[in-house]
Amino acid sequence: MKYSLQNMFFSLCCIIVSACPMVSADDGYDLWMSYRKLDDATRLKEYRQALSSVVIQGDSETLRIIREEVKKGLEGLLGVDLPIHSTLVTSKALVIGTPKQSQLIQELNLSKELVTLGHEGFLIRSIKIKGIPSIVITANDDIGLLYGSFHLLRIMQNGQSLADADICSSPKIQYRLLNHWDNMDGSIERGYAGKSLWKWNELPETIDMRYQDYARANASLGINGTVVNSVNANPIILTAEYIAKLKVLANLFRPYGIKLFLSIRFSSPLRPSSNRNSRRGGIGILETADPLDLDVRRWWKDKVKEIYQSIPDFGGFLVKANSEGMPGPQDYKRSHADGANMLAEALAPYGGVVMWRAFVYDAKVDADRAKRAYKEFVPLDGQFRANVFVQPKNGPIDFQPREPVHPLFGAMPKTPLMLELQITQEYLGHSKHLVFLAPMWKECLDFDTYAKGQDSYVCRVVDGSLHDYSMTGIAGVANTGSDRNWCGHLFGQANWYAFGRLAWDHKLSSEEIAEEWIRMTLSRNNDVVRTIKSMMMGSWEACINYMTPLGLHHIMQAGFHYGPQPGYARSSRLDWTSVYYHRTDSLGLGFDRSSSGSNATSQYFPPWRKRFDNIGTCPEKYLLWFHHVSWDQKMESGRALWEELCLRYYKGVNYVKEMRRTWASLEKYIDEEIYVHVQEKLATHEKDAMIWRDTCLSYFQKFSDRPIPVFFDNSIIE
Ligand code: GCV
Repeated sequence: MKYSLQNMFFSLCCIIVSACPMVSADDGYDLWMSYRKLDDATRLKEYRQALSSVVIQGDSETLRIIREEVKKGLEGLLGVDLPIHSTLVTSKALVIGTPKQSQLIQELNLSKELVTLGHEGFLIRSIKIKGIPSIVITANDDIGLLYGSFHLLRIMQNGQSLADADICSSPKIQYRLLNHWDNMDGSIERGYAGKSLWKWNELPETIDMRYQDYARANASLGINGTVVNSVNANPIILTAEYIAKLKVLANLFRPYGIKLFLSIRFSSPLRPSSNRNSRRGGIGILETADPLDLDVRRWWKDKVKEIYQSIPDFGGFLVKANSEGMPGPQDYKRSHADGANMLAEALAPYGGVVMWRAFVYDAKVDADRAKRAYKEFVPLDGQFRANVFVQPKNGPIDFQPREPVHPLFGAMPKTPLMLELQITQEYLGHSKHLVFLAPMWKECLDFDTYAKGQDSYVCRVVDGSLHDYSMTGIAGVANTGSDRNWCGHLFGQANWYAFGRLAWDHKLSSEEIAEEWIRMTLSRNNDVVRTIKSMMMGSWEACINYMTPLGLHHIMQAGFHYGPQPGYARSSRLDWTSVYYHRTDSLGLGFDRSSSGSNATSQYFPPWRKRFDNIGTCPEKYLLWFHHVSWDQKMESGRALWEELCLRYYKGVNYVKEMRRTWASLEKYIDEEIYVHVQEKLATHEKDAMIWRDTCLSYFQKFSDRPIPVFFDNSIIE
């Protein structure tokens, strides 16, 4: 852990010398787009000179949005009035347009560069137009101009020079989606920021202002699709009444480059179920939802046609099937491929896709939950239609604080895999804990699967370059809600931001992303930025330490998934209990997934298969995931497992205490409302992290029968 008391003192001394106190009120609604006036006089002068006029050529809904955004952004950042022109004036200008709609851009002859940018990419270049030094934003399509405009504003918010600007950027992944787990009654499954954004009872007549602000925020990151309802889908979403409501949302999202997608219930063609609580009923009149039944196929084709009549650019369906009580093709003895292909066939004529989730864990498939999805899906590789994604979560269990990568990545070369990440912090402290998730996602994306030898990174599976996938996608389970600040915790915004930025460019580092977000949201003071970034960067590892260190997993409160409940042993399913996962006994701790246990290690490619399998070579961060380890096993530090475990729990809590102290020292430099909000969150965070530590250690101690080392209590542990 790099974040230490010494660093902190150093940073704070710098802050005291150089920072100007902050005065304003911010409720977090504006996210990373508050466009506060720049205070670096040199940059301000440079920008004001370089952008003394703005020319935007062309006409469309997206261009109207660009005009508004650029005006708002530049006027905020530069503190000047900036009229937008449609022809070149004689001063230095920002010129925005596509060659199709802008004469000025056409004359620049940038076709060679534009060819590489595709539909969404953009070019920002410092260039002379008719002898006048200008900054140009161009693209093949208007949506590229919008992304380019947001990028320019980001560069300026980060105080980077525009003097020699020459930026070519296009997304590495084609489908970049938010998945909302929003229910039709306004609640959100695993949502911790209020109610759903979608006010179904008001739509289609009343349009909440937030729909547009939501679209704008996503477009600022390049997120280009949204699945608006939960994967535990209610079939009413497919009724004519709801399609009319969805049409309004789709129309609103369209100019922001965002396509609307739906989660569907596989049994939708069935009659409504008599049991209201069942996840199995439908909205149709059929007696079966068998994917090979001709009437069922016709039902889906008709439904898809009806949707496209209202929403011509509808994106497609996300499906949770034969998982956690949701119906699916296996109810009719058909395969996941049969189910997905039936929907894909209906969507194909319109360009829609199916995202078929791999989150399945039928206990009949294998005694070890971690092995089940792989065993079900790998044999189906090559059987899916071209417009089907299979969508696995990052790890094989369920969004735990840390999991090894899902073994499906690399193992389905013929099936595009869409990576599902979770932005909402279901298992990482809800909206109460400050946990920056970019390092977790980077650990997954940068993991080398070795599927085709060295350099077979997960990011290369996801961006399609490893297996030459014909389509590519990434999804993030949203953390947004009706709370004024969108995400419940102000720092939750950083995770929404990080997801979007990584979806566009997975090569960005967590540090870069954190720094951008801080400068755009909280402060541009270098020392404040460094201090907050340092806090954020270690926050995930700290959370792992006070919750589930060394590869522990799924020991949280049953159902609620917030606090600890390592002793949870009784449930309708063994794999919903905690004891199933930690397997503590008097000898040691951990789930033996090695070849002498469940043999889940065999699902990974060599050399991981061997490395994970051997207790001596398995990375410590996954040790208790793959092995049942003796309490006295010597760890890398030289300590015994028991002592190391105690140390990790204390270390995690101490980090949170340190974050709280650090935040307190920033009071003068952060907007008051935000300061108080985060301060209160950190107080809860610290209290609950201590509960995690104390509950888990006293539980495990009953088995280890060893003392908890006392010297840890009041010390800062590096
Ligand atoms: C949407 C976990 C969560 C469920 C979620 C499920 C899924 O089990 O606890 O709330 O359901 O994952 O991803 O389908």
